[in-house]
This record gives sequence, structure tokens and C-alpha cells, in this order.
Amino acid sequence: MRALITGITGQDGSYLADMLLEKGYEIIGMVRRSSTESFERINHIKDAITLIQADLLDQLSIVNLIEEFRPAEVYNLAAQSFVPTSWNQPVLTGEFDAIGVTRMLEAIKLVDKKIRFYQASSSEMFGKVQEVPQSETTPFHPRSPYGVAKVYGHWITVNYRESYNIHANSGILFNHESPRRGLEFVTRKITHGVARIKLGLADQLALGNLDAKRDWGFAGDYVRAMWLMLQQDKPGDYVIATGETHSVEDFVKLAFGHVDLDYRQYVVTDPRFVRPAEVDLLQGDASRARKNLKWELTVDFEQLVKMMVDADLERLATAVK
Ligand code: NAP
Ligand code: G4F
Repeated sequence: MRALITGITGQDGSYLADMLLEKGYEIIGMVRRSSTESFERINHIKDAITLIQADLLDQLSIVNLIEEFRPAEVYNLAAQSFVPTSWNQPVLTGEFDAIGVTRMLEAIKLVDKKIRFYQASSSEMFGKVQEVPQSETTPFHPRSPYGVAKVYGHWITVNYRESYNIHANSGILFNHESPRRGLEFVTRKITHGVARIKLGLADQLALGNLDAKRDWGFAGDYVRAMWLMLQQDKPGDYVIATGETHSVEDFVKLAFGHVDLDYRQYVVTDPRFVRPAEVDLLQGDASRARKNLKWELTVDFEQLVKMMVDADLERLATAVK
């Protein structure tokens, strides 16, 4: 089996590549051209995969890639994935996260409609939530240009499934984290900040809205759900979530507590990190995935927080030695 992963240098792309390699897949990773290569998350598997330059902004590069390698499965994980950037770069975010999906689907339609497709949709599409918990039938109300672009990406995936009979799947994934999470996302910002404070490298952590609530899971569990969707006879849409919700403050408290620190002495709020429109509460209902995909979690919230703090402590302690 050959799989193409866009966004292979990202958090999810790297975990998915790890998992597919273990299953015996041949992996083609799509990377965009950069003056300096940043393959930190896939350095350990670089010799076992094939990296090819192409860009979500460039239709022909995607067609050529799919034509040359003819993958059986395509996982479209590449995106401008940071919500605050989407207010500063709304047009670019739309190009990547909305029209980019159409470019991927057009390439599949042109080359071979039997290629199975996974689209990385997001719980940000629920935004100002219309019900709690959110499931596949909950109406969308996105609150950022990122969320709006992802709604487009979701519906174009559904549309190509219905119009051309493509095995096109939309995974509506709630927040998922890991030691490989980007440093600007709140979980990693917190665990990295805790490690720096514990090691005496910093004395403060500036955050935005501590009241926002998220349904946080472990990325390693979520990439398994992506693969499971593509192994089903019928394509579909699936919410992937833990079903639990916790505030940013809960995360902070647990992360500082894990290294015996009282967060109230270190955390300050900074209006720079407060968003023009917030998603106050996310909590997913993954019943469909549990029933149809037999998908299950292996890491709970507390284990996730501790895993991330421990990983940052170890990384920083080694770096300062
Ligand atoms: P991430 O760590 O930010 O990775 C994003 C990836 O997209 C990187 O490999 C990046 O490449 C690539 N990329 C960006 N623009 C590109 C372009 N124009 N052409 C080619 N590649 C491009 O994101 P993630 O957390 O792994 O998330 C993966 C996907 O799931 C994203 O679509 C995200 O929106 C979605 N999602 C994530 C979550 C979550 O909680 N993590 C939840 C729901 C949905 P560079 O290395 O070159 O920057
Ligand atoms: O970690 P975040 O930046 O993630 P956000 O906005 O929920 O988006 C992530 O999850 C989505 C799935 O729901 C993905 F689609 C998306 O690609 C991305 O992976 O922020 C989480 C919460 C927000 O409510 C934010 O306002 O944390 C709050 N927050 C508080 N202080 C902060 C901060 N967020 C960041 N990034 N930095 C802060 O200092």
C-alpha cells in the first residue's frame, strides 16, 4: 500500500507516517519548498520515506505528484493551522485550507477516482456551538477565518463524494496534542513554559483567555482514526474527540502541579493573546467513530498533560547541559 501525506512535517503528519510505516505502507510525503529544511518531527524516519516538493497553492504540482506515484490513499493534513494567524492572513488561510482541498480533490478526480481521500476537518467549524456535545449533525458556526475555511474544506469533500463517488472522508477532529505540538498552541506553550520555569530559565508565563474550554486528546490516538476511516467500505464524516472538556486553567493547574509549582505565582494574562472572537466551549461526541470504526482512546487528559510536561523537561534539560 502506498499513501501520500500532505503536511507530513507537521504534528499529525509525523505521527501518521510513524503508524503507516509500522503497518508496512510506502510513504510519499508532500513538502513545500523552503530555503531551510525543517524536518525536525520526521528526522527519525527520513530515510524510510520519500519526500517530494509540491504546494497546496499550485494545482499542477499536486496533479503531477499524484500522477507519478498513484497512491492508494491520500491524507490531506497540510494547512495554515494556527487560528490567530487566520485573522492576520485570512486570504492565505482560505487559499490553503479551503481552495487547497479542492485542488487535492481535483487532482484525484483527474488521475484516479478510486484513490481514497482523508480531509483534516476541525471542531473549530462548530465555533459558537449550537449544542453540547457536538456530533456530526451539529450545525456549524465558525468564529475565525480558519474555521470558515475549514467549513469550505469539509463541504467540498462531501460534495466530491456525492458528485463523483470518490471515497472522500472528513474527519472532524477536536484538539489533539503531543510533545510534537507546535510551540504557539496553548498546550505546548504551557508545558514548555512550565519546564522553563522549573529549570530556572523563566519566571513567568503570559497567556490569554484561561476560561476557554477544549476537548483535548492525544495526537497518536487521532491519526489511528484517520486510517480507520479509509479502511471502511463506505466513506463518511466522523467526529473524533474524548467527550471530556477542560478549561485552559485546568490544563495550567495540572501542568504546574505535576512539577510541584503553584501556577498562580507564575501565570499572567496578556491581552495580546486574547482573540477577536472566541470559541468558548468544545466537547465532542465520538459515538459514531466508536461504533463504526471501533476507535478507542489510549491516553486520557491527565496522562497527556504529564507526558507533554515530562517531554519538555527532558528536552530542555538536555539542551542546557
Ligand atoms: P501543523 O503541525 O501546523 O502542520 C501543518 C502542516 O501543513 C505542516 O507540515 C506544514 O508544512 C504544512 N503546510 C502548510 N501550508 C502548506 C502548503 N501551502 N503546502 C504544503 N504544505 C503546507 O498542524 P497539525 O496539528 O499537524 O494539523 C494537521 C491538520 O489537521 C491541519 O489541517 C489542521 O488544520 C488540522 N486539525 C488539527 C487539529 C489539532 O488539534 N492538531 C484539530 C483539527 C484539525 P511546513 O512544515 O512547511 O510549515
Ligand atoms: O491551542 P490553541 O491555539 O488551539 P485552537 O485555537 O483551539 O485550535 C487548535 O485546535 C483546532 C481544533 O479545534 C484545530 F483545528 C486548530 O488547527 C488548532 O490545532 O487555543 C486553545 C484555546 C483558545 O481558546 C485560546 O484562546 O486556548 C486559548 N488560549 C489562552 N491563552 C491561548 C492562549 N491560545 C494560544 N495559542 N496562546 C495563548 O497564550
